[in-house]
Amino acid sequence: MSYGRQFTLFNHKGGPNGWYVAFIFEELGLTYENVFPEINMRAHKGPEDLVKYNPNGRIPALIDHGNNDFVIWESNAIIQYIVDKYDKERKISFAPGTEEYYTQLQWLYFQGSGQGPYFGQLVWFILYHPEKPQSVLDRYTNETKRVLGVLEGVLSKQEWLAGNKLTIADISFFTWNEIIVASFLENFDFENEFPVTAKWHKRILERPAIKKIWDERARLSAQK
Ligand SMILES: N[C@@H](CCC(=O)N[C@@H](CS)C(=O)NCC(=O)O)C(=O)O
Repeated sequence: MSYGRQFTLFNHKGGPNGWYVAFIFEELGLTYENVFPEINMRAHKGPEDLVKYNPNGRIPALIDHGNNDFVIWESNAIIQYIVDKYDKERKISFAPGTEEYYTQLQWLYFQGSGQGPYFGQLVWFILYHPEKPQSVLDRYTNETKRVLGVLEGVLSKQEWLAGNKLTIADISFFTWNEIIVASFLENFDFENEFPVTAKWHKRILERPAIKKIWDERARLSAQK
């Protein structure tokens, strides 16, 4: 694995979480190889080779060949590791110990506990769950919109989530927002319902590094 690149990233062509790790690599000009283990979403079980690196059997997981093959998993722990170690110019992060660093961390926790699980469960019930209980669909739809409302309230007062620049905190929300807004909310008009969040989302997508990786995901997930 790695083919001369610094990192091996266990990723999923269609899933959201691995791609925002790829965004960070692209933003920082770091080299990596994507590996796509066969993940069976319905069985909810990772393949053996993935479990070797991530006991939770999910993607993303990362190997840093430039650091003695150090292994780390959980998307937000991964991106925190990458910027703490390799974003020395603080292009998309704040330095450990600063107040902005903790604000950045706060948003990463909120992404991992507030956005990811609720958006993920909404997709699970729409795509994979055999029954479609309306009360459950309502619960996750309402929570998804509530989370978007939290972002809307904060972004109405500031341009970025942490400090005065785009950071990993903003980037961490992008993939789930894009997937949910594009396909999983009925009769939903992002620009109308959450105008400030929609503009922030667009500003992130307009960054060349993000656009490049997002296009690559579209190309790969369209392959059979
Ligand atoms: N909290 C985890 C979530 C990881 C996760 O759920 N990954 C999905 C793909 S984006 C997965 O591996 N799913 C496989 C399964 O559900 O069996 C993280 O952020 O890394």
